[in-house]
Amino acid sequence: MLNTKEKFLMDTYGYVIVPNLVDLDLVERVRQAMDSMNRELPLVSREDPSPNGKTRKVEGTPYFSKFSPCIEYDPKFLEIAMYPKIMSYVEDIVGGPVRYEEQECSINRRNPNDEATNIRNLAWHRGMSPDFSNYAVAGRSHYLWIKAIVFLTDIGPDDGGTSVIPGSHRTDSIAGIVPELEPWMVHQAKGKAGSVMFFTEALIHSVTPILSERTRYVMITGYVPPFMRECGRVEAPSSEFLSTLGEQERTFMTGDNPKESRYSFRVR
Ligand SMILES: O=C(O)CCC(=O)C(=O)O
Repeated sequence: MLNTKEKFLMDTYGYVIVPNLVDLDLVERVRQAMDSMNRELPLVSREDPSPNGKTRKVEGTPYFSKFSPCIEYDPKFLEIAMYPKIMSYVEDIVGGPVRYEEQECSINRRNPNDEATNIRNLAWHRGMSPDFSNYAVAGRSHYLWIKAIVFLTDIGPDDGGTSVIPGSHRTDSIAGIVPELEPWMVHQAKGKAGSVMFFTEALIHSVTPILSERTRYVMITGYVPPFMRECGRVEAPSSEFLSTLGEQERTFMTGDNPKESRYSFRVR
């Protein structure tokens, strides 16, 4: 459950960072699995027609490796997506049971060709319009599509923490706000390994260049209520993968609960 301060931050800024949430042993194991994946997988184009669920390396430069989707690659990736302390935050923010929507992870380091960061030129985006992204129950806001970014390494001020425009989960225009951005209007995520940043997909956010010599590892999982339609086909799990899972994991991956309908969200 979010405490009063965390609810305030989530509602005001559109994100909250919770320190020390994930056990460092799991953090280390996930990082190792990412290193193996980085060694083993060839780079493919995002446009490549991939079968459902197949793990793809969609970025692969000496400075940036990104895998999307990745959950089927190693059991530790599902373990971290369903990590009980993360699930408890996610269900409290979304306001009921959730299903998996997507998972991607990245390893990045300083690109010596990067110019000094101009915040107006970052790759600002969001996944959902503010109009559809939230609802309220008894005065409490809930957010329909959220992401959890698990910090798998310590992220200090120069270490490429995700940039966000705090409060932008309430504005309807990226194009209207980005050309007017000033440094004080942007927050950059920081925290120790094991911290988790939760944010609504209506929040305008961006990957951020690294200025230090540190390598950043993050695991990003998206969560939605079961009734929401899957966003992308390649993120949908493969039937082979689903056949290896127990009931609880399968329900999480698909939203199909053998005991209740997808539409019973909050009908209890
Ligand atoms: O890697 C990051 O810091 C940001 C990731 C991102 O832009 C996203 O999840 O949409």
